[in-house]
Amino acid sequence: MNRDQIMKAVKQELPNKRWVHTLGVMKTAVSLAKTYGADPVKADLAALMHDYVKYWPMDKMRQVILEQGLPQELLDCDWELWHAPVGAYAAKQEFGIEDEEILDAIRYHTSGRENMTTLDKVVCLADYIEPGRDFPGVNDIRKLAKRSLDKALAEGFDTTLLYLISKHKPIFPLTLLARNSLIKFSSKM
Ligand code: DGI
Ligand code: FE
Ligand code: FE
Repeated sequence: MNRDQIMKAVKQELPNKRWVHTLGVMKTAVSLAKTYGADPVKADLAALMHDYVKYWPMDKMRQVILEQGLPQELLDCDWELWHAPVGAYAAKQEFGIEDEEILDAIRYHTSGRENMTTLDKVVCLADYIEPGRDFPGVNDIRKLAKRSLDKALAEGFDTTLLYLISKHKPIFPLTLLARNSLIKFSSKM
C-alpha cells in the first residue's frame, strides 16, 4: 500500500482522538528525525502506523502473540504493551511494509529496547511529547528534547516506570534495558 492508502486504513481503524494523536506523533517524529539525523520519511511512516492496532480486542492481539512467535513474556506484562509488536506484525501483513527499520520503530515504540536506533528513539519520544500529550512533566521533556534525544527519552521512560511502580504493575524488562542504555550514552555527552 502507498502512504495515502495506509493513511485511510489507519484513520478508519482509530477513534478520532487517537487519529489526532497519530497526526501529532507524525509531525513531531519528522521534526525530531530532521534534528537528530534519522530518515524523516521512515519516521513519518512508522509514526503513522505506530498505534494502528491499539483498539484490537485483547484476544485478537493475544492470538497474534501466541501464533506468530512474538515474545511470550509480553503475556505476563500489561496488555498495553501488546499493540506495539502486534502493530509491527500488522504493518507487514496488511500494509506490506518490509523495511525492518520502520517495523522495529513500531515494534519497540512502547517498551523501547537496549541500544535503540535513532529512528526507534524519535518515534518513541514523539509519542511522549506530541502536542496533544498532557501529563505532569511533559513540558520538561519537550524542553530536554531540544538538547538531547537520549536524555529526553530517558526522562520519558522514568515517568512511565514511576507510574508503573506506583500502580504496582509489572515492568517489561526491555523498558529497563532501554532506559539504562540511554543513560549510559547520555552520561558520556
Ligand atoms: O499507545 P500510546 O498510549 O500512545 O502510548 P504507548 O504506546 O507508549 O503506551 C503506553 C502505555 O503502556 C502506558 O500507559 C504505560 C503502559 N505500559 C505498561 N507496561 C509498560 C508500559 N510501558 C512501558 N514502556 N513499559 C512497560 O513495562
Ligand atoms: Fe502506542
Ligand atoms: Fe501513541
